[in-house]
Amino acid sequence: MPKAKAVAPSNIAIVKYWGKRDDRLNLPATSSISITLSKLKTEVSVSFDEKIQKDEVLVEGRPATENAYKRVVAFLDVIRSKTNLPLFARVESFSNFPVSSGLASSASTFAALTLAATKAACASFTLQELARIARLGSGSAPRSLLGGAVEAVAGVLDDGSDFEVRQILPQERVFFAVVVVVVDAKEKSVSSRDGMNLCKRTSPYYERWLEYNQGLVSTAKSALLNGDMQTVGEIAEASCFAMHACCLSANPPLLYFAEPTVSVIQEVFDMRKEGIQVYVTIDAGPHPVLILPFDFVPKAVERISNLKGVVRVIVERAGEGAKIL
Ligand code: 2P0
Repeated sequence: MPKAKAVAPSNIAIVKYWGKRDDRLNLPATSSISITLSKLKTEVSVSFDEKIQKDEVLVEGRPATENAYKRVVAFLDVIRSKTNLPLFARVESFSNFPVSSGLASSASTFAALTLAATKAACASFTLQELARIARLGSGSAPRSLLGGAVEAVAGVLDDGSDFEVRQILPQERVFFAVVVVVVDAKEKSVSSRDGMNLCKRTSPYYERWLEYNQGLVSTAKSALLNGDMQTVGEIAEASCFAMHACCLSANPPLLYFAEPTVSVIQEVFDMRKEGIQVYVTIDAGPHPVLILPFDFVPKAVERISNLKGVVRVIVERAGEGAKIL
């Protein structure tokens, strides 16, 4: 019974991925840049088993929801076709952060699943082949294969064969902290996938958003390489707020922020006016993420922890990429 286990970290995008140029291949419309985190992780074990008649998927020890199950089975079908393995699999995933809290888990899950499933199938792929496989599960997953600051290069070819992941900085050279602020809010009601589709179909700003976001990539890379905190922070906010502006301009409008999200944004702006160099980014959910020099972490954490609706503050830094256990 071929079996393997892998672990992958979550990542937070500084230049966001929000939009696909090909739905079937799950190809991103723009490149994106993220920081691989050190603490928030998902462990996935995969065993292909000739004795089972269908795939079995457990998340945190319980059967996956119908949507999650279908997504994992579709991904396993890719692995089976690429490795010529005609067996069903038992997949188990555990995250060390509350999946139900709305913190992104698809990146860490599909990065770990890619490594575990290909290993269990006894197949060996290059990093870029693994990145293209992981992308089929979740567009943000390839970035979690590498540590530090990572670019997912969208590429231009129709078949996606020039999609790549590249490390911009190894984890020890990432010069800022990442603070995940968990706020009191209901689970997100519109998935990233559906949200991206809605924006593409209905937002008058969608094309402009893509053009603007792609334009941020090279400046962000230079700023990361030059240790330029201000530019990294400003670009993170620019990409985040342009993405959310695109969401708000969709029909029906897509609002991912909750009340405490707005309080945290306001507090970040206030802190900056007082000389505390802190920036904020928010994914397709209510939880803000701060980006700031290590020296400012204690002060910023104290200020943010006191806000109404903030339930947990996780101080993070850049970490290593996914690996087989
Ligand atoms: C990002 N997000 O760059 C952006 C910012 C959410 C907001 O990547 O459809 O769950 O599975 O490819 O990977 C979330 O997108 O979407 C995401 P699919 P995924 O991190």
